[in-house]
Amino acid sequence: MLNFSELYPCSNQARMAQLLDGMWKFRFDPEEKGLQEGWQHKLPDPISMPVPASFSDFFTTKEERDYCGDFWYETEVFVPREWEKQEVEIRFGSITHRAGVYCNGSLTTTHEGGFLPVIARVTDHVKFGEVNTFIVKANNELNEESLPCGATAVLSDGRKLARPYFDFFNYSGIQRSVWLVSKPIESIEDYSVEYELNGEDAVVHYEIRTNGNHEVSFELFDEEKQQVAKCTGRQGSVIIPKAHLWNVGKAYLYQAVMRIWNGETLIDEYSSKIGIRTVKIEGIEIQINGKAVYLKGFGKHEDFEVIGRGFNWGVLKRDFECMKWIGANCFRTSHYPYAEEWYQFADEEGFLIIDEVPAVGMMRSTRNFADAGTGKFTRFFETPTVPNLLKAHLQAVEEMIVRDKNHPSVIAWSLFNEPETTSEQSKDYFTTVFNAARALDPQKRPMTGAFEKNSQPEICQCYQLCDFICLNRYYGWYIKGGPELVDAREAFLIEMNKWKDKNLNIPFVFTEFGTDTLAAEHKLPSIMWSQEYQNEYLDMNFEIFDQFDFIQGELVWNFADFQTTEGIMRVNGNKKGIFNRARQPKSAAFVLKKRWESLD
Ligand code: GCB
Repeated sequence: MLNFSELYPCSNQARMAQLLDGMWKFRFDPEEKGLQEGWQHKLPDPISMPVPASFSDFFTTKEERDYCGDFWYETEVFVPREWEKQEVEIRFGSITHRAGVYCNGSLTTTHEGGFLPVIARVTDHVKFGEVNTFIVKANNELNEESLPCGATAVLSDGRKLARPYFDFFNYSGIQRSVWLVSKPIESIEDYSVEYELNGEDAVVHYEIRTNGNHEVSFELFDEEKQQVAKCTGRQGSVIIPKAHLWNVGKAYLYQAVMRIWNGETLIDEYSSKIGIRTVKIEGIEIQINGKAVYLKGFGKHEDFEVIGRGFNWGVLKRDFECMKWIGANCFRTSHYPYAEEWYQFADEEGFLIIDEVPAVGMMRSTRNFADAGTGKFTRFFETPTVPNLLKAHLQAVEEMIVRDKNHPSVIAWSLFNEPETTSEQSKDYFTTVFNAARALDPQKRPMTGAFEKNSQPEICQCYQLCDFICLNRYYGWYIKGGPELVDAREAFLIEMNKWKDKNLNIPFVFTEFGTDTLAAEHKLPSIMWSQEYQNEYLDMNFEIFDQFDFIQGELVWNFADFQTTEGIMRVNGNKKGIFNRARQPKSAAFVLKKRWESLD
């Protein structure tokens, strides 16, 4: 069990949360001399750096943009004297990829993994009624023992360079919001809810974890702020007559208010929005509230000009507007859990999320997309580093499920993207991951993973672990593209018939299919990279999807063009976006809009 609370910060009569976003101080540390020189107390000659944001795209030199190694952040915060009898925490939405957090010079926590919260208890280190210094020592190197997987090269001039085994740019930094939190010493650490539907009524089962013994209450309020249920005890069930269900595109959110009491005196309070809905796989259907839903939408990235992977409410708003306009109802958080605000907004908008752990790059032969096709195939799960990788994977799965389990928008967990899945070792590895994940989700949501083309039905050893199967397929792009589209269609059909012959009686969702398309390129007749080709490719894919009843969703790759590592496979980024990087539609957006609106 996690030894800290992942709960999103909130302010109320028992707690205070202060946002620390803004301009921080920053320094690269290529010689790794910071600790020895005492940078944990004060950064010498720092530059300024916005938080939250990736550092890379602010710079005008390649050395800085592509920086790989240690780097430091610093900020100063006044901590009020009134917080003296409280627990104080600093909470980073994420720090990519690993970090140590110092408060007034003392190390308060370390964290591995760049896409989930870093939470440091600093109560014993802060000076109340004074200005305090918070310093972060971070590192963005990639290896095969942590997620996502990659390597770190050293260039002839001594600089380190990230060599991801994936295509998205290795954006790094404090990329999500930072909060200073004060909460009672005895506090609510976690809660979970699960639902049962009974005709028009709903039963809400809840469980609250605190770090003390005092009595706990649980209340629910509807959107008119009317109390609809009240209960005491750490766990229990409440019945909501004529419950408003949270539905796809029609969200309804109740406010859950949890309190710890000492008699009449309030000790702690935490409140959060919840949505009553069920998720179930029933034969070939994905059911929300007992009704089949066909998933329409995207694989996305957290990616935008200038701020890189930095969280920004404006980008989030535009992305949701574009997704609603086009008729989408779902996205996969490829290839890592996103900032929590994405899930909060999806809860509000009635969007469905397949939440993905940062397990990407687990196939050496696709390293930097350059080795692909050269026959350099090594089994990934046979190396001595695998036990450490598994530890990191299990930790990320636990942190993700604990963090996101109460969001109604989250309908499934994706536990990997495109690993090697054909060896006995891969089967053992992922059996451990799936078993661990299944024990963690009180709502027992479906578990899945995204399989690439080598995971063919006759040799894949891991699809059996999934409640529904996600396929990433590029017939007509990486396989038999352009003039060979007709053969791509044949090859695609052959594969899909093999899956059909397995009679698995579970849903399949396409979590990737797409073509690189330059927003300004037109060609008649079409040619690969032109807008016309993207449309023809999509039409071919849709024609195949519509032939198989077990295909229950299509999440096109990608929502928008995004930045990648430089290389011969990408023209300043991955251009498979349906929208360009500025979030303006390519012509394929209109093709998708027409189809998705007609599928309603
Ligand atoms: C994939 C990967 C994704 C890439 C995509 C592509 O299979 O999962 O991260 O961006 O292909 O465009 O090649």
